[in-house]
Amino acid sequence: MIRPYNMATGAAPFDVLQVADIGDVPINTFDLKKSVAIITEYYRGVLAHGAIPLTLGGDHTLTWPILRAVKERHGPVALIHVDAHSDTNEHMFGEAVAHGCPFRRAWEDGCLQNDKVFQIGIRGTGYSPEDFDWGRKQGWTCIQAEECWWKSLTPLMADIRSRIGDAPVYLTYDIDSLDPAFAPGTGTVEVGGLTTHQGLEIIRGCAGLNLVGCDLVEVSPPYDPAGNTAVIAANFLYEMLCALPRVAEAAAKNRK
Ligand SMILES: [Mn+2]
Repeated sequence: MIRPYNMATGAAPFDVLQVADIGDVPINTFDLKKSVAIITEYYRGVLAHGAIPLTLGGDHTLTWPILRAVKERHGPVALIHVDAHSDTNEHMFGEAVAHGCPFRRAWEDGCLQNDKVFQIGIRGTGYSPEDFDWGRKQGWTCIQAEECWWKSLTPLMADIRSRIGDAPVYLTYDIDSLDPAFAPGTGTVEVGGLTTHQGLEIIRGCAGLNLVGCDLVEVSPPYDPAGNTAVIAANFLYEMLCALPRVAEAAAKNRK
């Protein structure tokens, strides 16, 4: 059988891991708050098998219930959060459960190692300076999009890896971190975003970390009639698979 092989990194995930598509995560279509509880319960079950969940979404709210289940299994985690938005709002339209709030909720639940939280690509029109600074006040590192322009992000990732060490890490990748020139198929596009090359540098730069889960969220295929956004998302999820500990370890050995 011919299995996919990552030409750039030497990773061959299907040679090293058992990989399964376990289908859709159950939700309550009519109640986001109930969905959060259902999602946490579901990931408890997934994690009980010793699996590393890679999730495609969908509303970024889902990272909060996943992080709750991850905390029960691994304790508080380091977080690499790639996004145009900080998603640390206390409320949206008075609601605590919304796609602009998941990292505030995760912080409240003690899911995060605050000195090991990295937000990359943050930009756009916020409602207050608080949008960027709230996380910094908690000890998080917020790398705004402008700091990423015209640069390779490989050195940044080397720095992040050294600061995270062997702590368990969760990678959450909002597709709107990318410039809409690449990925228009999302609900909250922001100009001045990352390139797909930088996205690859970030994800490949996670190789060597103790990744315990990843997600790729906020993809909305109907907003991109050409379909490229979904293709990028699928490729990025594959790259995450290639960066998982055992896969990256085997790839590093192969390169020697
Ligand atoms: Mn987001």
